[in-house]
Amino acid sequence: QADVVCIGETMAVLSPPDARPLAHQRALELAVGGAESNVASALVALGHSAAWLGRVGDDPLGRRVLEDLTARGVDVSAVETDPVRPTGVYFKDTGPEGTGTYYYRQNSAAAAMDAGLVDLPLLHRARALHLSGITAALSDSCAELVTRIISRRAVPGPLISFDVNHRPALWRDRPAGAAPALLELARGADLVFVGRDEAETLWDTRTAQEVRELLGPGPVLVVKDAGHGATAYGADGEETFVPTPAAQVVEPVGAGDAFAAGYLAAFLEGRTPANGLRLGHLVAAATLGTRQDVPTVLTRDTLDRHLALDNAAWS
Ligand code: KDG
Repeated sequence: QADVVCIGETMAVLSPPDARPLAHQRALELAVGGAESNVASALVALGHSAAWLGRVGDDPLGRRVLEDLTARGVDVSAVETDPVRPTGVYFKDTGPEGTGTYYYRQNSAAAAMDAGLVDLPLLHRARALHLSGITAALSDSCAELVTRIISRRAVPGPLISFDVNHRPALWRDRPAGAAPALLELARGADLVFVGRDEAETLWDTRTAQEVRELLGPGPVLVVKDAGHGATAYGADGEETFVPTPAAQVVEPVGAGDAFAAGYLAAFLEGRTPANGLRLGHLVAAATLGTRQDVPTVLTRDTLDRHLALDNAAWS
């Protein structure tokens, strides 16, 4: 049984092998990515057991998703295969403003996820469920699934972790709009991750403190401010800030998921918020340094040494 079940869509990812733009490429690299399964993969790399729950198509890309996640040690035993709908795909493009993402996922197998999934025993036995705002934007039935789990607590017991993950491209044809929907979900979760700039775009909040006030005292909240640092607000209202350590940035996709996995791992291990934020930063740095969406080798010994540093030696 997995400690953490991460629920969402996982896609085939096609990326340019070098810095030239997508439109000028002749061959692309094929990999596998999706916010929630990225979290599951990093949790496993950190020594936790994690499952990914989603749907794939009955096609070679769906098989590739299952193979890659299995190879990473993620439990995919509850994943459904859709006989008709395809596995979603996304492309990365390298441009002057960083990495762009282009989705080909409308009517994908994962977009047909629905609230029936809440009955799966895998979910009820987990210590934590991790979801993101991406799923809320995929389809009506996906939105219903996320609302049932987070706002209506259809799976009582596990801690509910939620990464806001605002993806504007997915909300364009969602009538409710991202801001109220994502706010309601964030307010209903137990542990929330959001970027400071992401919150500003959505809710017009300027500071981590303003996000905290908007969400209220319910959830433990982590506000990430990219190159600056991250702030955690505990259930008791205690505020902890940890600066971002210097890191080489090759490609940022997946760094937020890595951060969430690091924080969640520390949380499940009963560590302090400061250590949660440090582990988040370290796993994020490991992802920033690679073109892949998941961190490469993480050794717990090295990470634990960083957690043991005193504040002056950190960053
Ligand atoms: O956080 C990284 C994700 O954005 C990437 O893996 C693709 O899941 C993805 C999405 O929906 O944007």
